[in-house]
Amino acid sequence: MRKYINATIYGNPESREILVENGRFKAIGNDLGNAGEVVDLGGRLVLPPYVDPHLHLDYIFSGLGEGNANVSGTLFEGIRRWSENKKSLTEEIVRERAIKGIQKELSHGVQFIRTHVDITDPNLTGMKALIKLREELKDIVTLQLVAFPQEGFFRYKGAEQLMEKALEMGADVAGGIPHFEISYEHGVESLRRIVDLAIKYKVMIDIHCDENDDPNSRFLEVLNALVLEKDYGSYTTASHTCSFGSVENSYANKMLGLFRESQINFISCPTENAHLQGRGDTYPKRRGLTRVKELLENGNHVAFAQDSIADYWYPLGNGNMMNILDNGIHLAHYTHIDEMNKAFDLITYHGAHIMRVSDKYGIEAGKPANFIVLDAQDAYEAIRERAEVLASIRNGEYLFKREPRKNELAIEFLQQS
Ligand code: 17E
Ligand code: FE2
Repeated sequence: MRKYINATIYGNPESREILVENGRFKAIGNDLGNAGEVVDLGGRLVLPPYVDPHLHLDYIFSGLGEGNANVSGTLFEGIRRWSENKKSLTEEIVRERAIKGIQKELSHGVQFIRTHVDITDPNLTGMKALIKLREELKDIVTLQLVAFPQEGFFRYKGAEQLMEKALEMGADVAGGIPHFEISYEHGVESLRRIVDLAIKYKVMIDIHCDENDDPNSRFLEVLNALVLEKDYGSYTTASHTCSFGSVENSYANKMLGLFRESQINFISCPTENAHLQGRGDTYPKRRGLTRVKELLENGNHVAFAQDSIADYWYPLGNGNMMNILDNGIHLAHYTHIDEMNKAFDLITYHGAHIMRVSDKYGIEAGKPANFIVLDAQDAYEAIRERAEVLASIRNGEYLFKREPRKNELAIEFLQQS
């Protein structure tokens, strides 16, 4: 039995102690009695692990190397370059890339990852490699795999059959990319079929949806209508939805009412889309962000995600969700103190809700003892200081533990904290 004392638990200000036994939380509260081992957290902030609900583990580091840069900085050039590169893909390459990416994410306190996996590949190389890793690594990270038709459900010949095969192999989520199909009608029909496939295989849905600046790109409206009718909204996520940041207020307000009815979820990738979007603008230049604040106020779950680590779409990224949160709250104007006090929801609880792992997620008695410790005394300080993750604990065991950074300034006067 191990007891953590002097903890500041996110969302539970009354409790200061956490008791862990046999890999689970035994009790959360105060004066919890004796334990074999006592860890004094010194008032530091304790959160459930970070969740990165939108990543492309099969693409990681593909964009490194001479001649590989995406010159226009657009989505379309990224897809074209990937399409050429992926012809030489092997299971070993995907495995290596994914492991590197997972290591990076884990080292920043992530324990839950939803990754899209390109299935527009006759051999389903990425899916095969990642299904193996999902099982091998399940004790240290929860991986969810999206069968994602990167080159189009109709635009890539045979994608429909490949998607079905990937779902039969055990993909957790059905993906799509309607704004990349050859016409609006093809995009709509792709959504119809993907929703039907998801229902047939009893999996969730996560669509790359309107990842552009075009206010007339209305696949979000179509996706929402389809899942509203089938009562499948809470199993469904619209990722990116950048164009929803460009539509008229009157249209947005109408749609918000419909999103409230469907309870559809949203994922925004603030660094990725700040980079990719607005490329056709002169000035003012758009930020590529969906209406994060309004969707949250509307009662929909919104999570932030990394999306890329040094691939053809985005040259940066290191799995540090604090960086994503910092960028996201700036771009979304989610910076009132009351908003920042709950902003960690966007990289913890909301992602867990979207991945539908909430029954095993959170700092509550009986749940697996998964949590992280930040080098800050409360949520606001953690965000302002972009606090480091000092420890990540999974099933009661440390994935890592590090010492708090010391003030190393040489001048004595500056050595006060
Ligand atoms: N593929 C896509 O369609 N959009 C993205 N942002 C990435 C891959 C990273
Ligand atoms: Fe993506």
